[in-house]
Amino acid sequence: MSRENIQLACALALIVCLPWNSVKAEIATSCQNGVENGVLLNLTDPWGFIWAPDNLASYVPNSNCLWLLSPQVNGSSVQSISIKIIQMETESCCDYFAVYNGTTIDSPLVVQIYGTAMPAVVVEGETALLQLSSDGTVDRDGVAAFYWATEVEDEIPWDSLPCPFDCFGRGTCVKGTCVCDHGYLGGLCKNDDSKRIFERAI
Ligand SMILES: [Ca+2]
Repeated sequence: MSRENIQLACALALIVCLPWNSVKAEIATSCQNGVENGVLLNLTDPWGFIWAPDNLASYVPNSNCLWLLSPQVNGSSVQSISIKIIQMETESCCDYFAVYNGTTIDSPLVVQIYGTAMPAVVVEGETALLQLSSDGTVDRDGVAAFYWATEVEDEIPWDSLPCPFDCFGRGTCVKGTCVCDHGYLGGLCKNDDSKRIFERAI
C-alpha cells in the first residue's frame, strides 16, 4: 500500500490510525533540564548557570520557564544575587526574560528584558525568580545567564568555569564566557556570523 493510500485509509478510520497520524503532535517543553512550563527549577548552589531552550533550537511557543534562585552559602541564605546574561534573544514585542525579587512572578519586578538586551542585574534579596515567557508565534534563541551570590564573588573559580553546551563546539570557553571561533557569534556561539550566512547564500 502506498503512503497516499495509507493516509487515505487513516482518514477514513481516524480512530484506529490516530497514533500513526499524531507521532509528532506532542510538543515538548524547552525549559532547562526538561522542566515543564510553569514548574520551578530550584537552584541553591552559590553560583551556576541557567538557560532555555534546553536544546540546539529555539524556545517553543507559549514557553513559561521558571527558575527559583535561592543560593546558599555555608547553609545560610544570602543578601544579594548577581546575574550576568551571556546569551539573550527573544522576539522584541511579545516574549521576554524577567527577574523578580522574591519567589513568584507576583513579587516585585526587577527587570523585564526583550530582544537582545543584556543588562547587568542585581537582586537585593535572598531569592530571585527568573522567567522566560513567550507567546504563540515567532520564537528566538532564548536566554542563558550566570548567577552568583554577590558576597562570594571573590570565591568563584572564574578560570575553570565551564560554558553551557560547551559553546556548541564553536568556540573556546574563557571564565564561563564563550569566545567564538571565526564564523560564529552569540553568547554561546550558536549562530553563524554575517559572513558565513552570506557565503551560504551564494
Ligand atoms: Ca513569540
